[in-house]
Amino acid sequence: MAGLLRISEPSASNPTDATDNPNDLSNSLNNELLTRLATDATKDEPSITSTYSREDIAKLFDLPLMDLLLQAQTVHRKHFAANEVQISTLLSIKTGNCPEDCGYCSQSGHHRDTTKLQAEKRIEVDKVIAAAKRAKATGSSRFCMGAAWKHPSAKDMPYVVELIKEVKALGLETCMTLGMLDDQQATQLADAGLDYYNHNLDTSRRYYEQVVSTRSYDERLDTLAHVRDSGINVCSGNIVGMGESRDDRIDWVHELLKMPKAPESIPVNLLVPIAGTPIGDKVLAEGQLSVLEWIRTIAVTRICCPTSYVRLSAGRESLSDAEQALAFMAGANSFFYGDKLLTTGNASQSSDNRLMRELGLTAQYATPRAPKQVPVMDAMSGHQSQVVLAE
Ligand code: SAM
Ligand code: DTB
Ligand code: SF4
Repeated sequence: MAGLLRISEPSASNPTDATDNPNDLSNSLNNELLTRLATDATKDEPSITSTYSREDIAKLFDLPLMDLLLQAQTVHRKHFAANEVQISTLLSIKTGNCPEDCGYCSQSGHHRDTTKLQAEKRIEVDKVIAAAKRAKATGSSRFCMGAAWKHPSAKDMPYVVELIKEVKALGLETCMTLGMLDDQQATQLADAGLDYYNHNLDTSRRYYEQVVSTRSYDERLDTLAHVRDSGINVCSGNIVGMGESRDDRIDWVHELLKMPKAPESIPVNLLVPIAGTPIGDKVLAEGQLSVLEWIRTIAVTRICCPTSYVRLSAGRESLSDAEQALAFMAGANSFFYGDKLLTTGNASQSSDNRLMRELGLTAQYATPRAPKQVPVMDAMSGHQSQVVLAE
């Protein structure tokens, strides 16, 4: 298949005796999968939900790293402009005192005595807009707003709707992450023109109960279904390095493929271990997962979800240029720009500008979702026309 390579195949000039070579079994397994990959990568419309079984995903994780990176970058170039990245800026619009008990999170009210995080009420609309203008001026195409809520209350909805409309009016794409949504709330946000809703599964169904006890995996999936049905683009990712196993990472990828459609945006967070959180303290005491396993997770996600944006999210601040370059090689094509994420630091803007120059990466322009349109009948002519509902 054009552009894709079979790997470790014995050649006439360098024959290998299959019975003597312990690598032969894994090579033949790899080659079978890589051949399928080559076929899948050339499809015009990949069948994102049915292409890879759980066993295939496990085999991808097991590939030699360079083989995995080569395949991931090849798949990436089939579907996206090479060397182009989407850039988002994040703002916490309501910080801390969250009623959920996520074991990694600085914002959980359950850990506030140990994290000592300073909680903040909702930020005023004017301040959010000023931050969005700054984000646009520095080259971001999407502005993501996060709130430490279990779910938005009825009185929060007019506030978030106003934010969506005002930020979109600046020509930016909008993303929100506000906790759980019911179907009516998702529709309200869609009608306001929200482009993306972020709601992470974080890990496998099995490991989820080690991470959070105040909500279930199924509740998470319900919100994602409401978002999908409303027409908003789905953003849903994970956290790598919470003490989960390779099997949990495989199962998380498999969960994405079980969805009716893979998320359009997939943040692959590397745990930022926060002192005072149960998971952060454990990882700080026992040591962090190899960054290469996070890179593997990015590459497998890219291969399995070829048309999704794969986003470098939390954890970049601690990474070297070379580690980040490998993550882009693995098919990541989106990242958060700005000195702060929600409560933790991010790679600095100046180091990101320098890194983009050194890697030859360019920023993608915003393409905000059109406001919702509904067909109406012209009373005079009887012809059907489209009118803008929201904005
Ligand atoms: N409260 C909302 C929710 O949970 O959906 C939105 C905000 S929450 C902070 C957004 C995501 O950030 C989480 O789902 C998690 O994946 C990620 N996150 C939070 N703390 C993190 C940490 N310490 N390291 C890595 N990722 C983290
Ligand atoms: C996501 O998956 N990562 C971003 C975004 N979605 C909202 C958040 C990262 C948060 C990192 C920890 C913090 O800054 O509090
Ligand atoms: Fe709350 Fe979200 Fe943090 Fe969980 S991850 S504690 S839901 S802010």
